[in-house]
Amino acid sequence: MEAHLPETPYMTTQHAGLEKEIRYVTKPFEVKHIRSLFEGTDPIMHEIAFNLISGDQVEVDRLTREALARGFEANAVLDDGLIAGMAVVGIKFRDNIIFVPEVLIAARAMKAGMAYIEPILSESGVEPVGTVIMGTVKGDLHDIGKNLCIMMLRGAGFVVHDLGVDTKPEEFIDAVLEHGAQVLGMSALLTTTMPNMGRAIEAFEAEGLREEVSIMVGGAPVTQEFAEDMGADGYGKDAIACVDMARALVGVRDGSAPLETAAGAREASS
Ligand code: B12
Repeated sequence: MEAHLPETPYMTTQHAGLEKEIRYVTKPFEVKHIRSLFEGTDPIMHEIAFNLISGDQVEVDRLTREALARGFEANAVLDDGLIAGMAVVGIKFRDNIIFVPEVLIAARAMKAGMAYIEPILSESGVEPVGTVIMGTVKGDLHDIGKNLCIMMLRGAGFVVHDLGVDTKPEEFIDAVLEHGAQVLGMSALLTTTMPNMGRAIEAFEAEGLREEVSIMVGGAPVTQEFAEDMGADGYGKDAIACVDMARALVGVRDGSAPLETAAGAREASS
């Protein structure tokens, strides 16, 4: 028998399946956040999110194409459909409602949608703004967020070399030297692998190369404070902030970039 569903003070979607999924979210501040992701967005975004949560890559593929064909911006499909759905997956995973295989299936569905989003976000006729090396740090296999950052960076005119996941400090160093990159971006999704960002920065220092490259960091558990503590030059909370930060670090300042990098903050306070 269907459990009696609690009353919610928030706007609900018209999607019965998604509503059922959202009810797995029980912490009040998370309910508020998750509800805000779906509030006022088109039903096709709810459909995309629901199918991503369910791991139906065929439907996510079809719906992403349909949404784009109907004129929705690639960014909107990404944020309001795919990422919103992934936020629910993350909470269900943490709360042991689903496990690694289901998350992998959801990640595969996300990739199916991203296959259409990526070329649109990467499309750009502009001159390269700079060269960026991106990688997920040693011990960490999460790459969805890093890949989103990369596609946004490419879309903003950066040349990006992707080192993939589980990247050792010496691999970051080699890539920076080989490509003469101005910016290095490191991603970490696990609290246990976050310190490897600091270790990579130390490796640059040990080689006398720290001044050669600006280093930005990101990933769900990373904070501005952590970035400053480990000596990074910048932190970005999402792919948009990643692009803004990379632009600031290569000195492209168009008025929209947040110029307060950790390095700037350090200088200002010394
Ligand atoms: C998908 C996923 C997986 C997939 C990864 C698939 C893949 N190809 O990436 C799989 C199933 C493999 C997996 C495995 C594990 N996972 Co996992 N996973 C997730 C999940 C559900 C989603 C992550 C994600 O893709 N988010 C969506 C993207 C878009 O967001 P994002 O990564 O944060 O990226 C954005 C920003 O952070 C920022 N950003 C990211 N990188 C960078 C870099 C720079 C330079 C900048 C500026 C910005 C930036 O921009 C991005 C775009 O907006 C999260 C929960 C969650 N919601 O975060 C757990 C989560 C990260 N996983 C977790 C855990 C524990 C694990 C495992 C240890 C589980 C296990 N017992 O085996 C393993 C670890 C494997 C390993 N060694 O890495 C925990 C981590 C807990 C912690 N505090 O450390 C989380 C938080 C789940 C939870 N709630 O408990 N996982």
